[in-house]
Amino acid sequence: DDGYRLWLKYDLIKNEAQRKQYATALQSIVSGSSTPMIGSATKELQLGLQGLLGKQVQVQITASGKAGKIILKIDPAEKLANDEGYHLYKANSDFIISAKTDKGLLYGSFAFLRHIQTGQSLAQLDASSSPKIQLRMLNHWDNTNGSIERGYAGASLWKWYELPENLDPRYTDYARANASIGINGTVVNNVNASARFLTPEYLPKVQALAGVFRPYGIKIFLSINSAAPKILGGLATSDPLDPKVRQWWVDKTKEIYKAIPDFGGFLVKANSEGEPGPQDYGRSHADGANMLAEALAPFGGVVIWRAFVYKADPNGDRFKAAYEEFKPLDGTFKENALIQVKNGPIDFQPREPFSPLFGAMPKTPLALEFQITQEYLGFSTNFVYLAPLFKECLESDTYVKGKGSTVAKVVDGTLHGYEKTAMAGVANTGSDRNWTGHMIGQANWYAFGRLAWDHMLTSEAIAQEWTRMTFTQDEKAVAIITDLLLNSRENYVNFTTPLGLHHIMGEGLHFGPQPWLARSARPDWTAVYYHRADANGIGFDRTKTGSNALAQYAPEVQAQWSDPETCPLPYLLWFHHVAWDKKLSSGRTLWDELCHRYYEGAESVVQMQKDWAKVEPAVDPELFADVAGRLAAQRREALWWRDACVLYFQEFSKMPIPAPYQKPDRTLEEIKKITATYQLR
Ligand code: BDP
Repeated sequence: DDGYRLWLKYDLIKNEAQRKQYATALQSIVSGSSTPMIGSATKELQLGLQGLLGKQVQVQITASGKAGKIILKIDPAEKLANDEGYHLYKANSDFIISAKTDKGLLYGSFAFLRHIQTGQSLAQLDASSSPKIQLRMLNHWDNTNGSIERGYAGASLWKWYELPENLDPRYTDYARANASIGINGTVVNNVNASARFLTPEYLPKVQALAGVFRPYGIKIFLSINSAAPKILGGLATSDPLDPKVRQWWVDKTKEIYKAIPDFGGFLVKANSEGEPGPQDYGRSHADGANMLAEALAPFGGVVIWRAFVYKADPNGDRFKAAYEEFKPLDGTFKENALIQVKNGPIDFQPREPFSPLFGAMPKTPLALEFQITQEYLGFSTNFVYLAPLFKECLESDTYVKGKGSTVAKVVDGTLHGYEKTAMAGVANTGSDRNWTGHMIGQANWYAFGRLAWDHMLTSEAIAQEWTRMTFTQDEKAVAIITDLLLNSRENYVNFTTPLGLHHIMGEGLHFGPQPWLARSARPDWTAVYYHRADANGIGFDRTKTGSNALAQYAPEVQAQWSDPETCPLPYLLWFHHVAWDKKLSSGRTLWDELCHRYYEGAESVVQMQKDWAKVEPAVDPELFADVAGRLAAQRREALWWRDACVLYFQEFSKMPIPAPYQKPDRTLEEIKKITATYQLR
């Protein structure tokens, strides 16, 4: 098994009794009508059942014949929260997949298959589900030349030079995978956007992809370059208040919709990390977003404007930037504009507190952006299951409307009554045969989709479901792999950035350590800016005595984090500069606790290797070996992180490595050389 089939494996069910039961119960598929999405649904049911049961199940248009029919039924009277929901139930000896629309039937069909893939009984089948968030999107950071910004699984899936003429069958498999987890939108290009995507050269390519995705309920979106009117239109300016610029976008948008009538809209990174934007002309983010919103409105499109902005200010706190910039604009955006906010205030670190923007913009729909690709979580050598990170953010309580005002409720619109809702994940897919490089990356793509659909699902339930569909049905192995998945993120935090450390990775080397990094193009791209280690202690004081970033949160949240005595240890150094010899709630001093976490974190990888070895008999040999090999690489990297960090911070603490841990058998200078070698061109 090369991992290509993802969780849509459809291998013959090994348990013969169970397989026979399903096979007897499922005799035919009744499609009812024949829209493209129903076509996708029935094709998938046939493919899945053929594989799982080892028999052909015929599709017929109308219900007739013997019992055991799987009937797809559009039922506008179904009690479902929205058009994309589905209801699966048993009626006499038939099985009904019911929904208000053909799209609901598509999702229902995948859910029906999942039910069988995970070995559940059909006897009492009665399950309904509707997505809690409207736009469930992948953001691809893919470039015209086939490279992927922060992509660790090969080149882009999109073969731009072959498009639009040649449609790689992989595009369809991509769409199937996404539809199976409810993803209904995809931005195909990098937020650091080339204007070329808007040219007559590229639009037909995008149109061709849209054609493949459409029968799977997926809308296509583009990242745009704000300077396109100048770059492509030959205008003297790209000022969003200039009538010619506005007209240029109106015309361009029309041109896009002519080719792609169900085009989703634009994603915009503006005035951030060197990208152009409205501020180049003294205009605001709202001016820029509203201009595009106006152009998109007649077609039902949306503009998704990113809040990932920060200025190079040596005395400022990057933590505060997005809030300071966007909160004052609340209520000034057009109806079809959303603001897309990263989960944390800095940048996709292994652990961040939730962004204080959540809850702070009641009049502006906020979309939540996660990073599925593991830019700061070990690329594709590290076994890190991200659902716990996603859940931690979703379940965080903003308290803006009292207890229970979670980020999830902000994002799903229930807290402030947002008309539009969205969640985006920066994709981890690429041209590697198994799509994500590390097999566990597949779990992260899967978990993102499942949580965008229903953020109430638990990390554990998703882990079990995915493991059964991807690796094995063996109960013992499922339990071991689920445990491995659930602990993996905390292990990673421990050997890289424990106790609330953040952004101490290498320059251009986001999977390795460089806590000594003191000089870069900008102060807030260094490590010392964030950890602030000195002879007294370590950590970023974000209380009143420091940057006071904490003031951006509701008083209840502030109370949780503002006192170093009671601040939970995972967030301690996010908000406090703490003395090396300070006694923590764990009973250890800060220095000892830090060392403890680095050593235990690195050791946990050895335990992961041992646990993985136990599942060998239950997992395909090729997949088993690949994960085992990557775990060995992870062990090497964990030691690198551990040694780099304890030896470097020891220069400030001047304290010994506490027993029972052994001093690293290499020097800080040797470690610095390793990091430097990675940074050679
Ligand atoms: C940073 C990445 C950079 C992205 C940026 C973004 O290093 O490549 O362009 O995020 O989200 O974390 O725009």
